[in-house]
Amino acid sequence: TDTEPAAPVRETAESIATMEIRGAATIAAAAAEALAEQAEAAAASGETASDPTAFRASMRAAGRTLRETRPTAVSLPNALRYVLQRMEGETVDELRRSVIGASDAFVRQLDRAQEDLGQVGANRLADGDTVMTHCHSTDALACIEAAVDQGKSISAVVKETRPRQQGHITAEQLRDAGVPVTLIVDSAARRYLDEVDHVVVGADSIAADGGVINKIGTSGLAVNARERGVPIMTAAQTIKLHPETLTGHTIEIEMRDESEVVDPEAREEIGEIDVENPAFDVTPPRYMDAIVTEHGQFPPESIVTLMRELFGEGAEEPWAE
Ligand code: RUB
Repeated sequence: TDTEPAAPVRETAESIATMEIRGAATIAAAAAEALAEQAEAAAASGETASDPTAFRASMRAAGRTLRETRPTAVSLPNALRYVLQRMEGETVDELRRSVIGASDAFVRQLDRAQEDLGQVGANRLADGDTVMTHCHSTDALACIEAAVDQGKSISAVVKETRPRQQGHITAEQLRDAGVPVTLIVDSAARRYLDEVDHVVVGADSIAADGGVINKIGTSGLAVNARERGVPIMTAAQTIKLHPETLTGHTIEIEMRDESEVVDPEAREEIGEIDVENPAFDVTPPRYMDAIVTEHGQFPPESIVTLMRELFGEGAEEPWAE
């Protein structure tokens, strides 16, 4: 039908679901771009090209398809909300232009926010520091790279991040930035904390109470860092703030396939057991020293003020049928 999302939207959704496109900020940018592609496609052919109501319906359908890919990173619905709430006009051409304009503006803001928070995070790092990372976060990397750009000499201990080893991406990007990298298995983190001055992680979502939802293992790392006396910061632009938590909703933690944890052959050999694969966990605010955003750094407990200011009390779903 005409309201079925265009091919580029279906491809982007598939890439997000299979994690070819991953990481909260990257997912948000891809979703916003996919909406722009939907607007182009819908304005070019079929019923949607001449009927503003059908055009709007096709944009909402595209939003739903993108929304259903992965549940935890709030940057995805926040991106869809940003673009779809700015869709306006009487004619299909006006609607098309408003969507493309909003999509462009969103991606530009995303880039600028990352640059700005990088400066704030970099100020927390000192010349000669060793940082520890978990998973692969473009917001966290922005802080380390900005510190290097400030002329500070930084080295890194990079956790591999089982089961999908996003730490390899972090290791490669830090190496490219001229940062000496030591890659370790996740279980070695506490041992290496003695050599670390600062832990830097990203976020998929931040709850109104200041809880940080990030790659599984972040909460254990935070507790260990506190015990070792090593400061830990979350680098997160404000599209990671989860507006629905203002009204008491909880954030869904994605459960992924067991084949990421144990290959089917080994599984067969072990026999009847359960395997679980949660992709994210919640770090309670008391274990996080600072949330670093494009608006400056915040103690986790005070992030709710910023959340109210930026997202109000509600979280509309402009993609709903
Ligand atoms: C990625 C992850 C990242 C955050 C922040 O998980 O937990 O730390 O998404 O990344 P996954 P960024 O690999 O399962 O998507 O700072 O780039 O938004």
